Amino acid sequence: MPQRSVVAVGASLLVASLALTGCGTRGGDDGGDTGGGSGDSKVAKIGVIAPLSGDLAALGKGIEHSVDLAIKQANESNAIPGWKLELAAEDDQATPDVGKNAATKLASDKEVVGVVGTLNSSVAQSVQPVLAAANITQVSPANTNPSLTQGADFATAPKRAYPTYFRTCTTDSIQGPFAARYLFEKAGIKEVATVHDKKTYGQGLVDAFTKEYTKLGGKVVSAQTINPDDDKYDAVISKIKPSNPKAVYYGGEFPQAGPFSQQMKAAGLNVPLMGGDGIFSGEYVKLAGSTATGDLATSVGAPTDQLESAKSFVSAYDAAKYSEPYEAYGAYAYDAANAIINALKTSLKDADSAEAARQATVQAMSSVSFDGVTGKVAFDEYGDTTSRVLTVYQVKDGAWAPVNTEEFK
Ligand code: ABU
Repeated sequence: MPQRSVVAVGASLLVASLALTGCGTRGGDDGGDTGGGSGDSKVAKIGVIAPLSGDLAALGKGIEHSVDLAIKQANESNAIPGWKLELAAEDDQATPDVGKNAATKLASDKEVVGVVGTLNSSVAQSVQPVLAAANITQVSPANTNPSLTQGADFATAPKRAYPTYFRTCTTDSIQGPFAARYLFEKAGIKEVATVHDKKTYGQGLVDAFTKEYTKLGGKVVSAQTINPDDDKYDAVISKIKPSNPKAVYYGGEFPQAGPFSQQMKAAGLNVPLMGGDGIFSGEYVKLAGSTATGDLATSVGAPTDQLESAKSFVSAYDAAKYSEPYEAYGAYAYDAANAIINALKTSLKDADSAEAARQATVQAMSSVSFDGVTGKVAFDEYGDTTSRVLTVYQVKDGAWAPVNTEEFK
């Protein structure tokens, strides 16, 4: 047998043997549609854990597509030579137990090195320990409850909760007071009712809002809760109405807040409903209907479609023709994925496998610092974003319109 053939046969056997041992090396064209990749390359996966079905799917799909876009672009530019990135998306159904199972599944996949998610703070509480035990970096674009980074005593004795957890959005320790200052100082509303859905995010946001609002001299004339499984709120609205609030501050998400707004107006409580980023969705406006005009929401960062730094993201997202819009957290998910990709440039460089690079990826995250589409992307000692910019939006002509963007001081 000529020498060249011996080499060729040997190479074929080596490839077959590597495939059989599942070493994570694949040809450049067999990894689905996540783009790019040239020649043989090892595979590292970035997971997504978000609600991809159900009431909150509008937000979750925007997160999934934005991570997909970041991965495709990284592959196309060969951002990590020798490696191909793949997306591994899991539906958490906005439910803690389902999220925990999704995290367990991703942690058992040796090719997973990082995860973008979750959307819900309550789901994050069950996902964090699973990913932490496997040394998998988690970056949330949407969780705003402060305890996730700074622990249960975040207000008095902050302590990093998990070394593996980071977020690109700001927290409700900032969002609540930001809303309180807007309502009291800029809108001149001195008496409100509060309502929350008893979930980690909703309750925490109302607590943070109330603390600042009352400190400013505002009065909470009624404090109520709803059950997130309900869709009729007449009993709660009847309790609020006699207290004559000038606005209702709502802690929770749009699937309940939209109908709540519609029902309170129908019951004659014609005051604005204000909520946090959990109601900042086009779906809120659809659910709340025509009487939503004047309702308010805060959300993290500046409006994506007005940011010079986000123009390339918006046009690439549009060009990719995803079936759902990027929504409230798309740009933050894109920055979260790119934060992980930046860390992988260091951790995968000399790694034999994705699994072997997990710990190094966590370590590399603390040095991540780049100009993202939402602004500077970097993390403090708790894993929180260093950005403190928020925006107040108001429903005008059937859509959310920005009215005030500021850095919180
Ligand atoms: N940040 C709003 C919705 C998600 C959450 O934190 O639960």
